[in-house]
Amino acid sequence: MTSPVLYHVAEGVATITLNRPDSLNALNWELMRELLAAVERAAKDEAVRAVVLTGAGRGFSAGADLSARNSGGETVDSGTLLRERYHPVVVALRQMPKPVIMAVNGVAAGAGMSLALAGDVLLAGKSALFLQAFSKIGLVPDAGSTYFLPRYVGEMRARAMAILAEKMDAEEAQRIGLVWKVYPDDALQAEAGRLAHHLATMPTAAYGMIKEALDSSFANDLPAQLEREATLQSRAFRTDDFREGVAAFIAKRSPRFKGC
Ligand code: T3D
Repeated sequence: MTSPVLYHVAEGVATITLNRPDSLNALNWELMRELLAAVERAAKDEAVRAVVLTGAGRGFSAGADLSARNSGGETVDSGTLLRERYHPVVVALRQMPKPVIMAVNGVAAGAGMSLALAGDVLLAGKSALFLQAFSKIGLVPDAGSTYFLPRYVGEMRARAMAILAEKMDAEEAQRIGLVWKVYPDDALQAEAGRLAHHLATMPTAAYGMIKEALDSSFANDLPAQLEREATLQSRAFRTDDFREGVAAFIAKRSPRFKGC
């Protein structure tokens, strides 16, 4: 049987591919279990210094697999499903101590869009679409959408996206701050790979700390966040990469970062 998640490591980059293209990579129980295993594997592997998450076929992910719901065979309560299968993935992506690039190659709907928002750098193909599909089927945005969306695009837009559930194209998503860069569809994977390989040569430990600093930003007042920055900077100060970065700058040469 084909695996619903592909995992490939090359030159410091782990590429994780959602692999149920016939259903636009709809998220079923098995896919989410394998996705968590892949994300945890990438986090632990010291040889991996950047991660790309993308979808096979013409979509990124159409969100939760609704076919199991329709057949009556899926009786697990949605809240239970979220807590057991989705939340660990979203948290593991956010806590990944290295950069995560989301290469959104087509539609990202429902929890598929939530997953895309959980990355650090969101790249999109020109034909990518973003859809808070939840309310169309009588559900509430989940898997982090109500956390990420207001923070990224502001509350008014987040409310309209959640309530209207209209498809948003990649250029509009970039304009409102959901997407970092948009590429022609046939260039997206190469561009994501190029960026990931570049990041894999950079100061990985500092990236992990940057993520930590930004993740605490909205929960802190200014003094607390200044203290958080100082604590993290103490850690960064003690890395080999900081010494190398300064030495390379003074010597006017390119740095050779080890990631620690
Ligand atoms: O209880 C819980 O599960 C809680 C968790 C909830 C989290 C959620 O994500 S809720 C939101 C679930 N997602 C949706 O409601 C989106 C449903 N899909 C769509 O609205 C459309 O498919 C898209 C807008 C995403 C794409 O439209 P389009 O026209 O490009 O493609 P399509 O023809 O609709 O879909 C292609 C195939 O994928 C099709 O199968 P077929 O007819 O070729 O055999 C379609 O049925 C299948 N597919 C698409 N989305 C899903 C799906 N199969 C299962 N689950 C899906 N979500």
